Amino acid sequence: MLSKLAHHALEQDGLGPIRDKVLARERLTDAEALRLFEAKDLAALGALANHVREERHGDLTFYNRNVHLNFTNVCVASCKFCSFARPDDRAASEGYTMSLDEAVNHVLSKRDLGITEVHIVNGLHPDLGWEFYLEVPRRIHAAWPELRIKGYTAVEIHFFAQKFGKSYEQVLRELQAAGVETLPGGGAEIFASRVRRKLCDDKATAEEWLEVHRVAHRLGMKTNATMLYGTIERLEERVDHMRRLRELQDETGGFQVFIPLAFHPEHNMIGKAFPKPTGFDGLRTYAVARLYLDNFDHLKAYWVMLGERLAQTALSFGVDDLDGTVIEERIYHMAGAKTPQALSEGQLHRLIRAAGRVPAERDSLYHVLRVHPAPVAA
Ligand code: V47
Repeated sequence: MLSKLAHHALEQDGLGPIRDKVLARERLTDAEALRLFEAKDLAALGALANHVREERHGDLTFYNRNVHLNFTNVCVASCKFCSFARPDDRAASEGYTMSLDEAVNHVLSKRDLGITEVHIVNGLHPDLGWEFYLEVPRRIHAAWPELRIKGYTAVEIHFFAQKFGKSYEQVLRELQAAGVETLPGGGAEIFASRVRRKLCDDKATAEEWLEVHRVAHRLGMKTNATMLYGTIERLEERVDHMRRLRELQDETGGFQVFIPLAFHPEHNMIGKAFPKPTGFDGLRTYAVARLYLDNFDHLKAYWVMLGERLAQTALSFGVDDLDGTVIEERIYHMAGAKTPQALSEGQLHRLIRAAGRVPAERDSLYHVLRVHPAPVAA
């Protein structure tokens, strides 16, 4: 329930009408989302987002036990915010491409860790063949059928379609047959063409990204959606980004979760011009997303890039998902993330419980595997 104090503070901030719409479960307009971005009272904005979060999920806070596989960082695209990609495989340029055995063993070697999902994201390699992209999930799936495979962003799917002369549907059907079940949300960045032209003009456009997800949803795949914030985008462009996602979600219902990703400035072309977004900006972005994206069930704070402390705080600003144990993440650590390479389940429980929430381990499709209420004191 929204406290009297928050009720009053929102009134004082001129947000009374928006508050009342949220409480009446009415959809917010783009102008209202923009107005929320300008809220001065962050705590009151967070309380409103938290109200919606608790209506949907109570205190449950989701996480999973996952491992990341980034089998190559060699990439033909030149996204200016990226610290992970390299132009070729030479060790001197820190490019790498795992062999098929290395990629598969990277995952299978984690068998004893209780992991339920592998998350696969890579650079757009100029020379790897289609069979390689299929064989990685196929072999993982054959050796470890219970492991859920979340694999390849829409940008990679678009790249495969172009490179191998296939439709999105063909690519996705072949990946499904190889064991890929869901798609990660990467590559969305900011949809506005002004931003894409300047930051990433040589990969899938916004329309192509959305179309890949539309087709995946039609084929019964659940997918995720991200938004990279904190570079050249205007607040209107963040709202525009979320509007396009909300529209596609109205059409298909196939998105599981929205994941704002804070820009990490180290070792990339624009890092000197744009520092890491502030904590205030991160928290208001989560709160606005929770309030505006009324048709998304889940909102994820990816602790790897936010840092554990801010991710934990975000649990009071609309967030209900902390991603997972994330073993061996590379994309953010190459961009300067100082967070650990992985968190144990116990560490995740501690963060969640200390925020007054209840940890719930989920699978890739957000089915609850186990709820972990606080241990009863002796
Ligand atoms: O598409 C790259 C972003 C994404 C930087 O679906 C950067 O559960 C900030 O897809 N600063 C890849 N962001 C990561 C991704 C992801 C991550 C966590 C969870 C899920 C999910 C998906 O990372 C890229 C790009 O938007 N990115 N470089 C950077 N320097």
